[in-house]
Amino acid sequence: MRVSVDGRDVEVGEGASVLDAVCAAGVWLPALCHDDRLSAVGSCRTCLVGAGGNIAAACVTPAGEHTPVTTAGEELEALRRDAVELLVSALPRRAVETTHSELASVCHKLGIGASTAQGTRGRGTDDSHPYVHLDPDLCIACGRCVRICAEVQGTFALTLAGRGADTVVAPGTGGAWADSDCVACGGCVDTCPTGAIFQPGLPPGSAASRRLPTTSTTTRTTCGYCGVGCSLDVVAEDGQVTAVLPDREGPVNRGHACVKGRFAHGFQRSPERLTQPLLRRNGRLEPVSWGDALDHVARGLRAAVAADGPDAVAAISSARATNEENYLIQKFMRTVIGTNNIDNCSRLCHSPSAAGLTASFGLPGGTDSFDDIDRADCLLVVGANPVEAHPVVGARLLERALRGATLIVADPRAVGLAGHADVHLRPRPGTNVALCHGIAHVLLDEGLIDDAFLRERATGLPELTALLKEYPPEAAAALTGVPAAGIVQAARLYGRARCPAIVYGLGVTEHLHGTDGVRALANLAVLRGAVGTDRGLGLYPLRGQNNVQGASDMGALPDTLPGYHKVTDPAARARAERVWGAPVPERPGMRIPQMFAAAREGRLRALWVIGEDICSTDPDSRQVAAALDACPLIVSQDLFLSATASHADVVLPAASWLEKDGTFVNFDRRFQRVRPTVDPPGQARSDFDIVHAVAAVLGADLGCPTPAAALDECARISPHFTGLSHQRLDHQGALCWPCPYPDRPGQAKLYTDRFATRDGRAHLAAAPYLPPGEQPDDTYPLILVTGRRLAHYNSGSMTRRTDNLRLDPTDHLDIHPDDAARHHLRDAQPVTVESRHGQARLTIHITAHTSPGQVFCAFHFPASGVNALTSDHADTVTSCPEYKVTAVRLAP
Ligand SMILES: Nc1nc2c(c(=O)[nH]1)N[C@H]1C(S)=C(S)[C@@H](COP(=O)(O)OP(=O)(O)OC[C@H]3O[C@@H](n4cnc5c(=O)[nH]c(N)nc54)[C@H](O)[C@@H]3O)O[C@H]1N2
Ligand SMILES: Nc1nc2c(c(=O)[nH]1)N[C@H]1C(S)=C(S)[C@@H](COP(=O)(O)OP(=O)(O)OC[C@H]3O[C@@H](n4cnc5c(=O)[nH]c(N)nc54)[C@H](O)[C@@H]3O)O[C@H]1N2
Ligand SMILES: [Mo]
Repeated sequence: MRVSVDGRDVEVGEGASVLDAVCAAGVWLPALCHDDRLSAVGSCRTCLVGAGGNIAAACVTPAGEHTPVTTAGEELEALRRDAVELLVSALPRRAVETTHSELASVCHKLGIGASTAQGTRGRGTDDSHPYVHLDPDLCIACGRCVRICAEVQGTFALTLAGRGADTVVAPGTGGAWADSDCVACGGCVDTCPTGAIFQPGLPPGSAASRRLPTTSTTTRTTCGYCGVGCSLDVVAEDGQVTAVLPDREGPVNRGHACVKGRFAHGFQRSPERLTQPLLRRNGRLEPVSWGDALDHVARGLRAAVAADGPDAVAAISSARATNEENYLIQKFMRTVIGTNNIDNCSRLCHSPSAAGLTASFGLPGGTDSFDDIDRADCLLVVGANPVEAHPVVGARLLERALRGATLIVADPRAVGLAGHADVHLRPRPGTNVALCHGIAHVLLDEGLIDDAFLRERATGLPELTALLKEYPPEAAAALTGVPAAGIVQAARLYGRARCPAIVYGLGVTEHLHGTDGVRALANLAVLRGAVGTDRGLGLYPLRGQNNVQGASDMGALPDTLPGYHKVTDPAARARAERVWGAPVPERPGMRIPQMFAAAREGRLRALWVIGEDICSTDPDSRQVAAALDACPLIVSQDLFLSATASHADVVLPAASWLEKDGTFVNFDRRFQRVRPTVDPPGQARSDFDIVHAVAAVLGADLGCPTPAAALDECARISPHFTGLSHQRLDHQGALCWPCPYPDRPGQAKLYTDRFATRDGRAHLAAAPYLPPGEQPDDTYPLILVTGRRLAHYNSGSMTRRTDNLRLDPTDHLDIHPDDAARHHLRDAQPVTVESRHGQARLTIHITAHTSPGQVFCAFHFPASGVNALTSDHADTVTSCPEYKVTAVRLAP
């Protein structure tokens, strides 16, 4: 549509406001209650213009073809100035004088001096929260914070309280900010135009205005916590990170972030960071030079190989580390040591996704771009708690649901999304396969399937149809504990949607039959023709670690080379051998649990653990500790002296994501750049440099001297990555793999022509439901589910060393009120939990969010010993531990 602004025609889209037209015309207006991301309210009345003969607030006036807009003219300018002056007059001088806010800059532009600000409200500052502070005297009640909290974050923690000129923002719960529902996403800080809501470490108002101190530097990088892949701007001053701000152009986060990425950077400067190598001498870890540490590692590796051959050495690579680091360590293991004994924590996490998605569709990643989620009209969220574990994704899903998409949540617990769901199914842990089959049965029964798609693009329908006969809703209900009506309702919502999406997490994968769970979910998308078409968005596995997708993509796996080419495939080996100039061993290596078993049996003589706290986070910790005790050389490479590092013979101090150069791949297969923002502390070095250094003491040269060179080399090994380079990413921001061509974008949505299976078709799976490995009995009557909480991250090594510890200081055991009553338990009471494998100490938290008969805890405080409880049961296909089902009892 063409709109005339001050006599000039501009082109704007349908539904545009007059403010959009004015901006398109390149005219500036004050618009203090406006943020592009939010609904317009027209409350500050500073963007006054003439429209069709009337004076109107531009932000809430629809642009019209026949409504000419005027912005210029003394009268309009005076009106706008008066509106701003009126707001400013109630504020203290500092609102104009000392803040770096949007308001201060508006005043500057309009020539409004600090003398206009004559307010003396003196309400005092609320600094109860570690990250978000409120100076109510600076509030102009524009409501941007309230709207961003509701519309972008979906938390509804804020409100405007008071009347008339005394209206200010306040936590909806009343009282202090720290006691409110605030999840510290930082959205309010980023939109507040006056600095009333601000964060310590930055001048008030500067987060929103991006008028940062001139003494600071800003570096764009990718978050190093979870797999969402938020693009961040890290602000540093004097070599210290002072703030992290979300990148407004971030392809996944679009200017949003969460309490970890946005605020939990304090670990970087923790006095407990490892700053020099440590070597065990006379039973104690002592500081040594890099030279001595590396010599010891080299001697241990040589001794292991001399005693039992290359397969006596194994490495666990880090999904926290970059692609280039993962690439280098797998190359080291394969070409310098001569073994495929390399694995990463995908084993503990989404290895069933990789296996299941490959079997169903051909590639081990999510099928669609998360950007497309805005098209989804039905979200099926299974065994994932994105509100806490992938908060930026959680917020976007919630936003979709609030805008009308139907939401089906399948989780035994009342997780954050469940409160907004059309249907919340609460299956007994470990029964997803039966639940999915029940839903699939209804899809078939009610004809909610895509016959043409099934005929032309899928195989396996007859076998699945035969199997599904055994899963009518009533039978599925008996197996899962979900009422049959819920199963039918979920099937109808998913089955009738125009563009459904499946989002899932560890509640699907970390089970005895996790791969079957993934395949049973994939069946639903195939039955509906909702994958590889524009009639659906397939499956989004919410990959966990910042670079767990990438660690696997780079070949830090025992059976695949970079790009998932099988080590058993002679052609794949030959291609890698040509690039590496060294032979590649043909026999698949050991998976993580096999490494531990081999160590206990004396077959593994050296284990190099990079960025994983196996003593805390792998299951059945007693068995892990026994493995470490039995293995002659344990090298732990970490930021901190983790439980694993304390068990090690050599500890190597590593740089964190804030200190290094490379790339990560997020959950929707997106390569993004990671850039150093500050120097590592002391003698800590990047994992990249350390792997090179170890190779060098063994007399080997791994080539690729820089991370950029490593990605270039990897691009020559697998066609999936041929089109990728640091240079291109620097230029274009982010690229999804497969990316075979340097001059074409990567494939964000997969399988639009054909599936990547051998026959080009999607494969339905007819795997029956099988019960979980652990079962409750009279002695261990409760089912323990383990998972995540918002403020802490995995072993907690980083988040416990930030102010997140103030937000969440201990490990809790969530228990249903009925079970608590039966056990005579009070809230906050310490309790000992016992399983068939070990025991843990936790603090009782009574909540109906947990189902009766089940208890829930996280594993963010290793001292509690949660993984002493979990068993060595694991997914039968991939060895992913059954973390989600452990039979326990509460000791009196
Ligand atoms: N704050 C925070 N964020 C994180 C992490 C963290 O530690 N803290 N870790 C990161 C990592 S490594 C990962 S892998 C991801 C994990 O992210 P998620 O997969 O979302 O995390 P979990 O909390 O482990 O498990 C998800 C849900 O599965 C449910 N569940 C358990 N069993 C079943 C079942 O049988 N069926 C169904 N339908 N549901 C079940 C649990 O109740 C739980 O709510 O999070 C990443 N993000
Ligand atoms: N009970 C239970 N246990 C679980 C799970 C569960 O749901 N329940 N989930 C499992 C899952 S999904 C996962 S992914 C694992 C995660 O388990 P881990 O990978 O062990 O956990 P993290 O705390 O993410 O990181 C491990 C270590 O890496 C270090 N680190 C961070 N960045 C770097 C780096 O750049 N370089 C190096 N060298 N070190 C670095 C950290 O300080 C930390 O000590 O936990 C698993 N354990
Ligand atoms: Mo994970």
